Amino acid sequence: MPKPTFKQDSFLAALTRQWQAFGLTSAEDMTQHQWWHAVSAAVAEQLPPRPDSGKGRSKVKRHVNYISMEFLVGRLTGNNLINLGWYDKVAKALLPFDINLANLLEEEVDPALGNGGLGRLAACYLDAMASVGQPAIGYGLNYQYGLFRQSFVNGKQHEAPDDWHRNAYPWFRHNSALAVDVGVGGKMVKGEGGKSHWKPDFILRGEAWDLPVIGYNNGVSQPLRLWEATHVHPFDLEKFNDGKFLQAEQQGIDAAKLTKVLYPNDNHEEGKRLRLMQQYFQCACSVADILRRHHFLGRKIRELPDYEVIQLNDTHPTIGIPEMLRVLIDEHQMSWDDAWHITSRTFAYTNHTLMPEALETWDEKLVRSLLPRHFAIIKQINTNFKKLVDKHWPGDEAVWAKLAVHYDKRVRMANLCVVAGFAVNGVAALHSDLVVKDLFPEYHELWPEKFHNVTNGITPRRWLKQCNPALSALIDDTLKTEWVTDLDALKGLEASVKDKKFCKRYRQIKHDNKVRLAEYVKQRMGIVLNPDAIFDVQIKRLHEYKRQHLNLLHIVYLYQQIRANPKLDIVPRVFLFGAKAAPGYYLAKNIIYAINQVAEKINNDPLVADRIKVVFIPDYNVSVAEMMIPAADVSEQISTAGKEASGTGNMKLALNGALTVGTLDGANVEIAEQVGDENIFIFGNTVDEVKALLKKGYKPKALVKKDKHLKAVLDELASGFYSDGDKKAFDQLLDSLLDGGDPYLVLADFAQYCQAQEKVDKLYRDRDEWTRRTLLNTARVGMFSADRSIRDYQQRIWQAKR
Ligand code: 26R
Repeated sequence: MPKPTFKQDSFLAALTRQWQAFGLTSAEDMTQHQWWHAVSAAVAEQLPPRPDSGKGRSKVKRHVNYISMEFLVGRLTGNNLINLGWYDKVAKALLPFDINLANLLEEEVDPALGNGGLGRLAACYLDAMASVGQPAIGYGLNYQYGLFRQSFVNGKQHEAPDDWHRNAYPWFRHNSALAVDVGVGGKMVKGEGGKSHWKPDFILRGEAWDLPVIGYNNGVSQPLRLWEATHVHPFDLEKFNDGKFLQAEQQGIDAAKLTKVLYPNDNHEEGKRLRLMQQYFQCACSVADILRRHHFLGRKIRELPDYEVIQLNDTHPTIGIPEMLRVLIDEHQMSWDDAWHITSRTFAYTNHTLMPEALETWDEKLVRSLLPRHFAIIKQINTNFKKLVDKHWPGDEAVWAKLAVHYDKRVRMANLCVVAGFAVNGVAALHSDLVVKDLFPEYHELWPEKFHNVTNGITPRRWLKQCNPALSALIDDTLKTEWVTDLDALKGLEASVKDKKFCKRYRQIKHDNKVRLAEYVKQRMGIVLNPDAIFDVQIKRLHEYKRQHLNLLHIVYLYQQIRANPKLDIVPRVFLFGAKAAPGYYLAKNIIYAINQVAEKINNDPLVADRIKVVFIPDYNVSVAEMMIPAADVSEQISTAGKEASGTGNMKLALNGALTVGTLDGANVEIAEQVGDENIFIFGNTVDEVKALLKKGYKPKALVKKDKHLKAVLDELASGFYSDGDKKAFDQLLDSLLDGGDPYLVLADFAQYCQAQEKVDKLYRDRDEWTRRTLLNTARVGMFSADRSIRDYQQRIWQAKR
C-alpha cells in the first residue's frame, strides 16, 4: 500500500475547519484541549478514505477477525503520528502557533475500554497485525464508560465513572450503512410445515464506530470496529402523540444501556444478564458484518473458512459460534452438517486464564430466555458431541460430566470453544502446557492437533519507541537499523556492554526517566522521590494471585529491620504500585487500603530517612504505564506459580531495562530463558512444588510459628499500628492468609522473596554491574515483540494446512 504522505497545506486547512466548527475566530482562541482535538481530527482527515476492502485478497492469507470484549488501546494521537511517520512534521507545523505537540498529547483521555492484560494484548495485536501486513479487523464494543476512575479517599479505593467522551472522540469514523439489527428474547414458534423458527421480542441496532489501526511505516490502516447499541425506533411517536412524552423515549434508553459500561471484573465471572446481552450483541453484529463483507466480495458462503478466521479472545465472545450456526441454518437454509463444517473451521479460541472462578458458565434459564434459538443449537452440539465421547469412553459418566458443553443446567463456554473451534491456544509455554495437562487433558486426547502455544508479545512501537524516546534514539544511534519492526535486532546491543560511553548514556536515560516520574508523583501526590533510589514497580490489576500483599509484607519487614537497627545500610528504595481492584472484590480493596496505610506511616517516619518510600499511584492506566515502565529499575512479577497465564507487563519492563524479581510463572519462565539466570531474580515455589504443598496439606499458621520475622510482620499489621489503633482494619487481608488457609501461598514464598530482595539490594550497589545486566535484558527480550506472536499465530493457527 502506498504510504500516505503528510500534506502540510491540507493539514492546516483541516485545522482551520476545526476551529471554525468550534465557533471561534482564530486558531489562537482554542483551548489546549480544543487544540488536541483539532490536531487529531485534522490528522484523521488525512488518512486514506476507506479502509482496505479486501478485494483481491488471496486464500493464502486468511483475513483475521479478532473479537474481544476489551480493547485497551490507550491514547491514539501520539501513537498514530509515530506509526504514520508524521510526528516531527506535525510538531513542526504547530510551532508557528507556539504549540508544543508533546504537551498537547497529554490532553487526550485514555480510551480505557478494557480491564487489564487481555484488553491490552488485543490492542498490541491490532498494532502488530497492521504492522506485519496481516489483514485484520478488530471487533469490540463502544462503551460510553470505560474502566472506572480510581482515587483514594483516606487510603481506600473510590470509583468514579470514566466518561471518556466517546461522542466527541476525533479518531472515530461512523458509517451508518454498516448498522446491524439484532434480535433478542422471544420464543421459538411453530410455522408452516411444523418447522419452528425464532421470534425475538426485541430488536436492537448496532451502530459501527471505527478507530483506525495504523501499521508502522507501511501505509496500512485497518479498522477496530466498536459496536454501539441503539434502538431501531428510538422514539415512539404513538406514545408521544398520546401525550406520554417521557415514556416516548423509553425504548431507546433501554437499548443504549447495553453499551453504557464495561464490566470491571477481571478474572471473576458475574453471570449477569446484561453481560450475556453484551456478548451476544457484539457477536451478532460482528458475525453479520463478516458475512456481509464475504458476500460483498463475491465469495461463496462455503468458502468462508478459506478466507476468514474468527479468533476469540478468551470465551467472552463464544456465543458467536451458535450465532454463526443459526445464521447459516436459519437464514441461509443450510443443513446442520454443512453449517457445522463451515463454523468449526472458522473459529479459534485463545485461553487467557486457568482461574476456575473466571471460566464462564451460564445458567440455562438465562440463555434460554434471552436466546432460545441459540440454546437449542447448543443442545444439538452437546448431543452430537456426546456420541463421540460415548464412543471414546463408553459408559464413563465422569468424563462426560467434565467434557459436556451443557451439563447440570449450565452452558460452559470454554468447552463450547474447544468442541466447536479448530484451534485452542494458551498464551505462554508454561500456561499452554497447563491448559493441556490440567484443564483439557481429555480434549487433548481426542484432538491433540488442536492445541497450540503462542507466547504473548507487546508492540515495540508503543512500549519502547513511544514511551521511551531517549532510549529509542540511543538504540537508533547504536544499531543504525530499523529495530522497531525487527526487535531481535536488539541483540546487537550486547556488543555495547563493554562500551563505557554507551553504558553511561544508557544509565543516564534511566535516571532521566526516573526524574520525570518523580516530578509526576510530586505534582500528583505531593510525595518527593529520590531518583537515586531503586524504583521498584508492581503494576497490574489487584488480585490475590498476583500477590501485591507479598510485596507489602516485605515492605513491613524492611521497615521493622530499620527500626530494630536505625543505622541499617540499605540502598534507598521506592516501592511503586499501580493497580485497580474490581469494585466488588473487597479483599483486593482491603489490600489497597493496607498498602496505603503502611505507606502513610513509613513515608512520614523521620527514622526511615527516605530509605524506603511507598507510593500507590492512583488511577493506573495505559498512559501512567507509559511513564512508569521506562523509569523502573525492578519489575515485580510475583504471582503464585501456575496462576498468571503469561503477563505482558513483565515483557515491557524487561525491554525498558528493569530487572525482574519473579516466580517461575507465565512468561517469566521464557524471560528467564532469554535473559539468562544471572540477569533475573527468580524465587519461590514452582508449579510442581505448589501442587505438592497443597496436596500434603499446607498450613500457613504452622509456618508463621516457625518464622519470627513473618510473625512480627503479621502481628504488627493486626496491632492497629498502621491504622490509628483500629485492629480490625486489615482483617480481610490477614484472615485470608491465616484462617483462610492462604490459598495463594503468600506466606510459603515470603522467606525466599526476602532473600531475592536482598540480592537486588546488593547488586544495585555495583552500578556498572547493574547497568550491564539491565542492558542485557533490553538486548535479549526481542522475542517478546507482538510481531513475533502474530507470525506464530499465522504459522500455527491462521494459515496452517486445513
Ligand atoms: C468476568 C470474566 C469472565 C473475566 C475473566 C477473566 C474477565 C476478564 C478476565 C481477564 C483475563 C482473561 C485476563 O486478562 N487474563 C490475562 O490475559 C493476559 C493476556 O493473555 C495475560 O498476560 C495474563 O496473565 C492474564 O491474566
